[in-house]
Amino acid sequence: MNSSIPQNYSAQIEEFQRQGFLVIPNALTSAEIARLNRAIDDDLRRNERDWVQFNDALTQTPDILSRTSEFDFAIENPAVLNFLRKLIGENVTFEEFLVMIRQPTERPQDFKGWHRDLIRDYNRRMEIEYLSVIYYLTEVGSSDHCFSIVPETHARLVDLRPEKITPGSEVDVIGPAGTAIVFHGRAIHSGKHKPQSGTGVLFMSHSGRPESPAPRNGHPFRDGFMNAVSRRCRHFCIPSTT
Ligand SMILES: O=C(O)CCC(=O)C(=O)O
Repeated sequence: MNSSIPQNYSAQIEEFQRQGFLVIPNALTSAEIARLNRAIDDDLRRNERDWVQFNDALTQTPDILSRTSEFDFAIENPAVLNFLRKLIGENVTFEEFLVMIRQPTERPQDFKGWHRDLIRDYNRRMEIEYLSVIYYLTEVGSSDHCFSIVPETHARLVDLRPEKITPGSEVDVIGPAGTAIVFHGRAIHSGKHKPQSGTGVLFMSHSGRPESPAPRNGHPFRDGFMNAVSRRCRHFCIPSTT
């Protein structure tokens, strides 16, 4: 693995705790990126009905892990997992996994807008403890759809409401395919549309501590799906149901 993150992680942990996110460059090799893109193309061809087209800008599947084990190595990727373990402890609970395809669009804004993950109720924002990881599987330049995040909104600026975000306070993450972004689910973020964007492919997973409440997101596949994933992935517990 060719991540440039050193092993003691103290500077990265400090940065994550202050900013609410950390960019990990080169978290996947080019061979791994090609393998994952192939797995996505195969799944789109064979299982088109398992992909949801939300609008012209977003096609997504929430359960590709139940149809292929091709992503397992990425879930257990040491470049990210070692950092997560230093951050939250050895027992990392795996919660969710989405693959998204982002198409160029004239829509000014992603339909989710600025948001915190998991719980949209502003008054319950302190219940959000889980961490999200996004991997870019395509190059994201300044004119491409990108992940955008408002620093410190998980902690120092936690009282900021998503509808009060002012332009310029966000950080747009650009980077080559293989870039990983770990962020606190409580930090306000959004996918940022760009009309001239190339097609973007990314995947997103959510993890937490076993004692944290599991997200109640109503995915019908949840229990069987999670058991299958945790059988295949050695490093993850299934989500807590308490
Ligand atoms: O599209 C993206 O870049 C990020 C999507 C996102 O933030 C989300 O689905 O919560």
